[in-house]
Amino acid sequence: MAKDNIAPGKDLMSNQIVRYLERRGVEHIFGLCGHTNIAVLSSLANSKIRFINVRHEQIAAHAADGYARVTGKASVLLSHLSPGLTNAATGVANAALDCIPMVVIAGDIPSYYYGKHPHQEVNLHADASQYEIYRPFVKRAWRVDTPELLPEILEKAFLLAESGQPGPVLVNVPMDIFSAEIDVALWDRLNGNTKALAKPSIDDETAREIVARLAAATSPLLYVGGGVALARAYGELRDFVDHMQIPVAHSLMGKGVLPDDHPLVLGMTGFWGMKFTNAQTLAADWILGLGTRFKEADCSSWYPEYTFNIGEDGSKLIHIDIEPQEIGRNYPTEIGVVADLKAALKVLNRVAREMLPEGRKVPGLAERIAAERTAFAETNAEMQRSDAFPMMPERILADLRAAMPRDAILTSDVGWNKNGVAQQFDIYEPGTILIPGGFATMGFGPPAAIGAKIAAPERVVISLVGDGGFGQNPAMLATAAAENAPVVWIIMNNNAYGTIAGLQKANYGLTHGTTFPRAAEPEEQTPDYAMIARAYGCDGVRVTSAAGFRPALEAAIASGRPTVIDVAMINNPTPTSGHWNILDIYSPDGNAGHVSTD
Ligand SMILES: Cc1ncc(C[n+]2csc(CCOP(=O)(O)OP(=O)(O)O)c2C)c(N)n1
Ligand SMILES: [Mg+2]
Repeated sequence: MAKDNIAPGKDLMSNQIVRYLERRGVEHIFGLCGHTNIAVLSSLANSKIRFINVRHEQIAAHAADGYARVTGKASVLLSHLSPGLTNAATGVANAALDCIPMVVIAGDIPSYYYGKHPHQEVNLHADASQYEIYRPFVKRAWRVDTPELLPEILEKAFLLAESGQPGPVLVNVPMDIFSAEIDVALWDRLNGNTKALAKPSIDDETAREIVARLAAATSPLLYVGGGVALARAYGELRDFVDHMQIPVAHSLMGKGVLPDDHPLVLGMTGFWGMKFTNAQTLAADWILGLGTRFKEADCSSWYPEYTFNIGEDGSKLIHIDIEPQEIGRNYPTEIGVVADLKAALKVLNRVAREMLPEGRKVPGLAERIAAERTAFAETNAEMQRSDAFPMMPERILADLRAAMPRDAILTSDVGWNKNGVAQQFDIYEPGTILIPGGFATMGFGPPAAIGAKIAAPERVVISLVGDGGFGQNPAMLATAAAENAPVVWIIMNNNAYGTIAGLQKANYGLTHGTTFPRAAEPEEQTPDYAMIARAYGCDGVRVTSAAGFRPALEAAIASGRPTVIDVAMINNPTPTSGHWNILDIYSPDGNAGHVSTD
C-alpha cells in the first residue's frame, strides 16, 4: 500500500509486515477481513503472497492447519478482532493440540481507545483483552503495544511456533499500529538472524544404553506417535526398525509414519486399535516410545489389562520426545530423553550399526505379523465386498483405497472416518494422512484438505468425512471453488452423529439429539450435499448404489474439479478391542456396552 509523505527510512507497518513475511518465504495467508486488518490486506495486494479468502474464520484456521501439516512450516492466519478471533479459536486450538505450527495475526481496537469500549472491544475483565481468550491453547499470546517492538515480536513468534514442540502463537495488533510509520532499519536488522534453530539431539552414551537394552530384550517394541511426523524422521525411523527388527505399534497420530505395508508394522493401539496390536504392547518387556503422549484413547484409558502395562511388574519404558512434559506423564519411565526425533534417530542408527553391525535377527517375526494382519483384514473382507446400500463403511474404505493413488493425501474428520481409517485403512506414504487427534474437532477435515491441496497442488487430496462433520463448515466450498482446489470430499452419510448415536444407543437404549430426521425416500433426504456443492460452484454427486461409488470417485479424481460425493452409509460402529473409561454414562445395570470384538 502506498502513502504520500512517508519520511525517509520509514514505511507503513503493514507494508513492512508483508515484506518480512515474503522474506521468510511465506507464500499463502489464510484469513478473513475486518476493519482492523484491511491495512494488511491492502499491503498484500502488491505482494506475491496469496491471500486465501474464506467465509468463516474456523475454515481459515483448519485450512492453515492442513497447510502447515503438509509444508512442515508455520502457516499464517490473518483475523479480525473479537468475533473473527473467536471464530478462528476452534481451528487454532485444534492445531495446538496436534502441535501444528501457526502464526495468528489479529487486528484489535485502536490502542488509543483501550478500555473506552470502542466497537467490538473485549474489556469485561481487562481493557483490550481479546488476546487473553487464546491463552490456554497458544504457546504465547502477544499484545503489541509499542510499534517498534512488532518486528522482533513477529520474528520470535515464528521461531516459537516452529521450535520445541511446535504450536500456534498469537500476535495481536491494535489497528493503529498496522498503519504506523516505522523505521525500515528495525526490520532490516532481523535479516541476519537465523530463521531455523538447530534442534537438540541425544548423546552417544545414552544412545548406546538404549540400543543395549533393546538388543538384550526378549520382546522389545517401538511405540511411535505424531512427533515422528512433526520431526519428519520417517527415513531415520525406517532405518532403525529395519536394522533392529523391532515391531512397531503406533498411536492415532503415528498412523502412516511407517507405511502400513511395512512388514514390522503392527497397527494402532488402544480403544479403536486391533486386539493383536494391544496384545503385543502388553507382552513387550521393553518399549521405546518415540514422539508420543501416551494419550487416553491410544492407551485404553491407561488400564493396565488392555494396552500398556508399564511399570515394575510389566514393560520397561524408554521415551524420547522434544517436550519434557510428555515424559513420565502417564507411565513410569526408565530412560527419558528430550530430543528432536530426526536428530536422535540418526545417532541411534549410527550407534546401533557400531554395536550390532549385522543388526538384530528375529526369525519368523515378519511372517507372524503378516499372518495376524491378514487374519484381521479377513474379518472385514465380507463387508468390504458387500453390495448393501446404504453402503457398509468397510466397502467405502476398500473402494477408496483401490481408487486412491499411493501418495494421495487423505484428511479424516471425527467419526467413523477417523476411527475406521486409523484401524482399517492402509497408508503407504508417510505424512499423507491428516487427522484431528488431540481436539478431535468435527469440521476439521474438509477445510484442512483445501489447505493440503494448496500446499501440494500436484497431489490428489481426499477428505473423508461424516455428514455431521461436513455440515459444520460447508462454506469452505466457496474457497475451494475460488482457489480451484480440486479436493474430493466423500461424505459417509449415516444421517446421524453416528458415533455418538451408537454410544447413546448402547448405553441408554435410544437415540435422542444424535440423529437427524429421515426422509421417506433416499433421494428426498436433506440436506442435499451434492446440490449444495453445485450451488457453491463445485461438482456434486449423490451415489445411489454400492456399485456406483467407485466409478463416481474415479471420475471425480480424474476431473480435476472440487467434488463432493455424498454416499449413504449404514451406521455400523467401528469395532473396538481396547477400553475407554467413560463409565459415568454407562447404564445402571453396569453393562459396559462397548461394541467389542472379544
Ligand atoms: C465440534 C465437535 N462437536 C462435537 C463433537 C463430538 N462428536 C464426536 S463424533 C461426533 C459425530 C460425528 O458425526 P459424523 O460426522 O456424521 O460422523 P459419524 O460418527 O456419523 O461417522 C460428534 C458429534 C466433536 N468431536 N466435535
Ligand atoms: Mg454421520
